[in-house]
Amino acid sequence: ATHIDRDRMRARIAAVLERARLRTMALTDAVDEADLLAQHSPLMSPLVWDLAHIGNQEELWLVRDVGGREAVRADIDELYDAFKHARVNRPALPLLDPGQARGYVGTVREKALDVLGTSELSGSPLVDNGFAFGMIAQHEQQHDETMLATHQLRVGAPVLSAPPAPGTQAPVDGEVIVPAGEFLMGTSADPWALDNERPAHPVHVPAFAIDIAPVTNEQYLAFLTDGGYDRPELWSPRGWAHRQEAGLVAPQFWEREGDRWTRTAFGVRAPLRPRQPVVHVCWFEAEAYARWAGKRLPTEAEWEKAARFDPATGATRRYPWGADEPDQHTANLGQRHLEPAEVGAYPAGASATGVHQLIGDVWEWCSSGFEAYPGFRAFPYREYSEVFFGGDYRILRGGSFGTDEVACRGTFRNWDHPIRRQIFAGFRLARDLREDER
Ligand code: AVJ
Ligand code: FE
Repeated sequence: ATHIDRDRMRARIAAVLERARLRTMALTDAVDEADLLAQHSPLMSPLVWDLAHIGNQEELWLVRDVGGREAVRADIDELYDAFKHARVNRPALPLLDPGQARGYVGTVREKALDVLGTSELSGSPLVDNGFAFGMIAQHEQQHDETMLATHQLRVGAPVLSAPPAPGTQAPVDGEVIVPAGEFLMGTSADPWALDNERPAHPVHVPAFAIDIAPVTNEQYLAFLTDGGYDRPELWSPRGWAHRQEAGLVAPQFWEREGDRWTRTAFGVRAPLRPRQPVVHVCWFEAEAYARWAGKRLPTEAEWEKAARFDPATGATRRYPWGADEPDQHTANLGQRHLEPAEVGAYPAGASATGVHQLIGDVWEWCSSGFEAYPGFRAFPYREYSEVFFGGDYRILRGGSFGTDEVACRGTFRNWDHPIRRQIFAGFRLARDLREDER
């Protein structure tokens, strides 16, 4: 790369790291020290753990590995290794206190920026095209979304606010048919794509129909009032057992108030917005809804084909709408709004096949488990993806209002246990074609 290319790349990396840090600070400065140290749910770390863990990963990869610099704090790696301590046990660890954690992430960032200033950004797979920096920016933003979920679980006076998400601009009823055929799934070219998105590989997908929009609160409420939670025949055996054991009666954070339903988001209780995608449902609830509706969840390959494949050219796009970075006209990302937008709010973000809101708003549960693509190679560490392959996970695609654009693209893969619902997850439906539709 020329000097100019390299300077441009450095400026872009610095801006992406800065955006992540502003978000991290907004999420951690919003609450007092007691709140930062508290465990708001056994499913989540104290916010102060996420904060120092963000700094520790940045130290490990950028300061020590890429930079070859001395450790800032060699003594705390173990505390902030996600594999050493389950989330439930993290509050009891001798963690850095909020002041120490803030100082630590600040020192690490100064050194990381110094490393950035001197790195050639080429010469090894870890630094080519700034990969390690992009990986660390994505890591911080992923934890920012996790911290946003912690905020959603936190009880107390509201501390976060944002303008309401936009309303419907275009009708999005019904479904589209995606024709049978091969498409190129995953990527070998995207410089900051993570290991599990690689390599690009052809996948033959039979023709299918997929809904233009995710399932809304209004539609989900119809399932609920039709006895959806009381009809075992709609649930898989495992899903029904979980529904019974966990006492599921509605999406998480929904509450009935007289004859209407409300939903609490970041400490504010409000009536449901009927045309907003349903959020905070687990995979088993999505599966039961789909059976009630006479459809099914899309496979991961179907989701990605609907999002990226352009039947007119045979090309596979980076985003549903093309190659341009997401903006406020194409997708609800980046915690700009603290809720999903109504369906049909982003006509400019539709895919070549006419499917809306695949990126942003809510993560979408797919039927598939988390598996390696053919030709997968763990990079740069097995614990990002490889150790999760074949586990009890289901794929989530597309990102949510809480996801930053650096951690979201047509190939990005997320996964979680099928019982989880504190994440910002909803779903859309698909189905096989009937004989007369083929
Ligand atoms: C890809 C979102 C499942 O949060 O567990 C953060 C991302 N990996 N730190 C997670 C991640 C290491 C991961 N998910
Ligand atoms: Fe992490």
